[in-house]
Amino acid sequence: MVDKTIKPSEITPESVYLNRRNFIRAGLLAGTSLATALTYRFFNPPPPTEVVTGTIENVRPGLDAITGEMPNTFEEITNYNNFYEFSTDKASVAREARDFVTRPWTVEVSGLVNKPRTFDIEELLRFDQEERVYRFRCVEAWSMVIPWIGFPLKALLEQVEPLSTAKYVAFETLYDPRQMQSSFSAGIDFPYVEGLRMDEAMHPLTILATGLYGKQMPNQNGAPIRLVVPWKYGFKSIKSIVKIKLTDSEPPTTWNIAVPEWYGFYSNVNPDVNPVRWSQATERRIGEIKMRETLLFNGYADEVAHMYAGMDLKKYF
Ligand SMILES: Nc1nc2c(c(=O)[nH]1)N[C@H]1C(S)=C(S)[C@@H](COP(=O)(O)O)O[C@H]1N2
Ligand SMILES: [Mo]
Repeated sequence: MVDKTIKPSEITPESVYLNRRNFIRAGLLAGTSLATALTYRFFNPPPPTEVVTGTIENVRPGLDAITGEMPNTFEEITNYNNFYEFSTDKASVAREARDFVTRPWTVEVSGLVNKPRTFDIEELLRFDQEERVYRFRCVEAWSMVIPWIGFPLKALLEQVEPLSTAKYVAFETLYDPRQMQSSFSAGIDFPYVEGLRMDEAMHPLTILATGLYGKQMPNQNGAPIRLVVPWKYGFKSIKSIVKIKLTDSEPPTTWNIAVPEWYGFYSNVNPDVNPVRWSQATERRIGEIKMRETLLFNGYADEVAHMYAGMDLKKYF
């Protein structure tokens, strides 16, 4: 994405940590060359990568006008990405993920369920697909509005019949070292893992997204199927899922493993909770210059706040 209005400091805050780890790992030289590379990339952004992907038929409008805000362009959504398996540089993910092989693809659903089952992607694409236009807020303090296509995670979970002992849902991304960079280069552990509490997973706003803008999911956005939880920071919305497991204890999550004092399990969007050393009070919508006020639960408080009633949001961040 060609955007010279963002300061380098706003581009990759998550890699501030990465920087730190690289310093420890490879010494000052590695850190300096990373900074040089990031500076170079800032002044010489690569041209946007064209996306070639099929269309999705029979999408019905779902929970319509959920934002009433103007969606970001397809080019913005597909050329400014976080997908560390391919690149830690948001403008390069599209190019690095261009040849990502997503067929055949299966998602194994297991754990505390009556009917464990492996779904192939063709079956998942046969779930009733709807459009969901959601705000999307990254913890790096940028946001977008994205017209996703997908179906409620609840619809999938109901097919496997969760046991009453299931309290959490754990998710795992594919890790294929032949197609993806090493955990060492990315600075975080792979496979990327995430999790939700059962009520969050069953919430009607929580979807498994199979596409956007009427097209099948572009590789860089998490093809062929990814989670979208619009009231939480973007890193909860795990991409390219291959495993879903219902558990009775809180599953480990990638950014919490990496920097536990910054990234909690809940990670609900909250302008007043700033565990990370930059403020969450404001955000920049990609394509805009002026900062916006961050909305509690990313503007979905009416729908989701009840799930956290009585919880200390500063403690359970
Ligand atoms: N497997 C995996 N999922 C991931 C990430 C990642 O690096 N790997 N990045 C997360 C972060 S930090 C964000 S902001 C969103 C970005 O989604 P987008 O590129 O579709 O906007 O994906 C999330 N899901
Ligand atoms: Mo993010």
